[in-house]
Amino acid sequence: MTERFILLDRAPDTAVAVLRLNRPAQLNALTADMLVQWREAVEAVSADANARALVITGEGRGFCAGQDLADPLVAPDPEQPSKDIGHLLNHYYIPLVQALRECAVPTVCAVNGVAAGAGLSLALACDLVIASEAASLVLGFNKIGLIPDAGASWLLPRLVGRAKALELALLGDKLSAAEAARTGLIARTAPADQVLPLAMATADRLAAMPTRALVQTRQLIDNSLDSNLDIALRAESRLQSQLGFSFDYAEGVNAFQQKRPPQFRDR
Ligand code: LHQ
Repeated sequence: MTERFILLDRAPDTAVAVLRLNRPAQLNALTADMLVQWREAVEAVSADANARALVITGEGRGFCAGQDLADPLVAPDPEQPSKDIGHLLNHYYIPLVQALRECAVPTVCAVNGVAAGAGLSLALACDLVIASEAASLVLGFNKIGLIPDAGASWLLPRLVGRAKALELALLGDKLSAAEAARTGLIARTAPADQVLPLAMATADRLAAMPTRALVQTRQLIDNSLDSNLDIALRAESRLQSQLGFSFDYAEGVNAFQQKRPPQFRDR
């Protein structure tokens, strides 16, 4: 039987799915099987009509130490010096990053412990990142002769600007969670024992909101960074025009006028 490197749960009475990376002895370092299971779990949440938010966290003391460097797919091999590690990116990492960025519900990453290499890239691909005050964040690709991957080279300058992105990527120093929040790399920090409860509470809030509008907001913000005001204005208008016909828009306005909490249901 295939080992379960990813655990996915959604209690029947809640709209929040929880995905846990489950190789704690290796600080949840990523193998090809694990990357496939992670992508399939995100796609399952996207396809689950009753899920309205996704929390991602790690089992054990780490969040994710990035690629498992002992995996034969990447471990340098004197017998086979021309091994192409790009294969792993093309077939495993890229589809996962895309599944996260296109997830049909908002994603909250609870960084419970160290996030390194592609583990950090994947955390940053989530919509809201909340890290434990005890967690450190490190790119570390430079230490093994590689460039930031799994989206990090694109995400970093957009999150923290060129100067800080280059400092983090070229020096590869560990960043405390507090410093990461100060520089805008992540949204928030919380005491170690409060990270998951805060992520769950945040996901509960998101799950009660108009999901389709939230996901389209993510899309607009991502696209805006490679766009200009004119294109952004037209994209806003196109999406707003569609949302104007949605159940959630009518529900939101009616609830406001009737002074009651809205019951959103679009996905
Ligand atoms: C690990 C790992 C690990 C295996 C800790 N692998 N076992 C994409 C595609 C293609 C090619 C390559 O890369 C990529 C993307 C990438 O992600 S590249 C970057 C890969 N990650 C790293 O370089 C990080 C390596 N790990 C570390 O620097 C440290 O372990 C960190 C800073 C994450 C944590 O340090 P500590 O808290 O001191 O823990 P530790 O080093 O003692 O690790 C605990 C165990 O986890 C240990 O095993 P052991 O059997 O000795 O207890 C480590 O060997 C294992 N582990 N990271 N990436």
